[in-house]
Amino acid sequence: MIALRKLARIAAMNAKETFSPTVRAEAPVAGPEQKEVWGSDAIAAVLRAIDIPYLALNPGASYRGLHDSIVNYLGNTRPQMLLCLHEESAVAIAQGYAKVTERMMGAVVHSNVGLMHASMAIFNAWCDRVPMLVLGATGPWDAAKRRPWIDWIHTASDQGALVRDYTKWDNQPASVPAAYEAILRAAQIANTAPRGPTYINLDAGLQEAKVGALPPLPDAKRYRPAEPARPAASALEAAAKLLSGAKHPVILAGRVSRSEAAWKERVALAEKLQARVYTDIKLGAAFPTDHPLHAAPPATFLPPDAAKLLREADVVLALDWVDLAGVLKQVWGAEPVGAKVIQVSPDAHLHRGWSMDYQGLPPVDVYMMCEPDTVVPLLLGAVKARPAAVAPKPQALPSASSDMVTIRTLADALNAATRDLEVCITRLPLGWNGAYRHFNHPLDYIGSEGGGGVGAGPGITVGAALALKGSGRLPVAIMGDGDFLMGNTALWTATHYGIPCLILVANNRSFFNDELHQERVAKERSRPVENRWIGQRISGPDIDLAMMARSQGAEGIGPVSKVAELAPAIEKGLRLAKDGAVCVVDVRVAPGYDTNMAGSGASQKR
Ligand SMILES: Cc1ncc(C[n+]2csc(CCOP(=O)(O)OP(=O)(O)O)c2C)c(N)n1
Ligand SMILES: [Mg+2]
Repeated sequence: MIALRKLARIAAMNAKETFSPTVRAEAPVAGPEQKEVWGSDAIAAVLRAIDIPYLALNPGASYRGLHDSIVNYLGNTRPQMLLCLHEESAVAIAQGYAKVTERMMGAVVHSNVGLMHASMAIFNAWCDRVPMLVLGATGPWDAAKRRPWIDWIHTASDQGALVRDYTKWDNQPASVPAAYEAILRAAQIANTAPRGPTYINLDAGLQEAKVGALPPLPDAKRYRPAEPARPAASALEAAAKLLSGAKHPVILAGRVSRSEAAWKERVALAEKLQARVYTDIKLGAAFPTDHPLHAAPPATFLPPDAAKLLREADVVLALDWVDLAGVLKQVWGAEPVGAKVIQVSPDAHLHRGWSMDYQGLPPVDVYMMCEPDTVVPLLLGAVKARPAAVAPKPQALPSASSDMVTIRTLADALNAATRDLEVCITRLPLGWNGAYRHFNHPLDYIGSEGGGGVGAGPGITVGAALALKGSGRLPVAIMGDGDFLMGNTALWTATHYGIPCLILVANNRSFFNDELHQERVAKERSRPVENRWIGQRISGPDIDLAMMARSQGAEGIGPVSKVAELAPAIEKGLRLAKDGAVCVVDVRVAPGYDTNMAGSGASQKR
């Protein structure tokens, strides 16, 4: 059965390759036949050997050798370059691509300065546990070869230290064979669960050295990641026993794959156990949200009624839930956790000292350091069916007609316009309530940026759109204006390479999340809440977001500020994106959140 599943997974991966046709090419002219190669030619050849499809990049002299090799040695294909206007979007594009395909692509960033620009996005990719190969450069490391001034300011000792605390591994190889090994190892580590970005720093001197004939390329098949870890039989048995005997089992469906087969197995497990299931809006869709067993709309912080319901649980099965300790604390407070806890997560393999994205330490009764996709089918076979016990509960929000444009009216209009359309939601704004739209497929929604870094939305959307191009599933993002404004030049990469997508900007002309924080502080200190907007509002002048889109070759619609204009604008945007355009609709929404973005305390921040 396992072998069959593996075959199915490989078939699905191959299918994914075919559904991502090459984007618009920038084809180089052919040069003369050459017998000798340069260091960076060999490095480019190994990138092809490990099947890197794209390199999202912003150029720089530190890797001019590699740049030349991709263009003139490989002919700018496999990998193909995707020029980006900012390193943050280069990395975010690679993240979005991996979120959809679960495959690694590359991002190339120039010396210390490019890496500094990229660092926020690398942190997001780290927290989101997506595989990614970040390539960079320095030097020449040999000081005698440095050009005056510029090569000196762009050479740093231990450049990898800039991102070491939020990459899985980094290296600065000193020879071509060492670079082969470094790239193979970086790919293997990045693709081993828990997945994450790795960073290889390529000395300019090494790239630009003549190496004669191409050193023999390694057989990449022999350097693949290990098979997924399987649980110990005793742990599986203990978990199955707890679940089979539970009165109120609950499944927390967290970080799981985009596989449709694994989705069906999760549903089958929940149904066999009649377990209530919770999902998390920070993560990609993990369970059908309109299933009677789905307990509460996915949220950033567990809403109080969902927490109350969770307290009935006597056994909790946590499938790589991002913040298990936090949820248990929210439900049981200072009391000992009243349920038995089964933890299925390999995540602790990358927990280290600097970043606390590892979250609190949960109390656990059965611990399997495995991926949920491996454990769920085993549990499905091992648990006893429980009788139906959970009464189906209505999950739809009561309809809310409004004469104001809000995120809710935007959601309603989008839902109506996409009733017969396969869509992948690539981004949601902070004020989105998880009840606004149902998810019924692992690619209906790919989750958030991971690290809470505003500005990731446009790049992630373009990367997801790159992966979805030609699949028949349309990428649609709904994002805050702050998020859009920080990262919007990712649009140009989409228009330049012909990567269709639709972005609906929920434009409240504010960094509104922080207005709410100022209001909380003002109340705490008995100060005027009317001042919450100062230093937060993005108006006077209002920014013409549609024009920003048009200036980059995208379609720009809006501003849309009347309810009656909303449906036609969204329908037009969908039509344009279906016809291959990149389209932005500026929707002027009233400031306001329909969700609990504060967590449980006034001091919570985001
Ligand atoms: C890189 C970064 N800078 C600042 C913040 C703090 N921050 C959190 S939410 C937010 C506002 C985002 O604005 P927008 O996308 O328009 O969403 P809104 O809050 O208006 O709904 C800010 C500035 C952050 N999380 N990340
Ligand atoms: Mg805003």
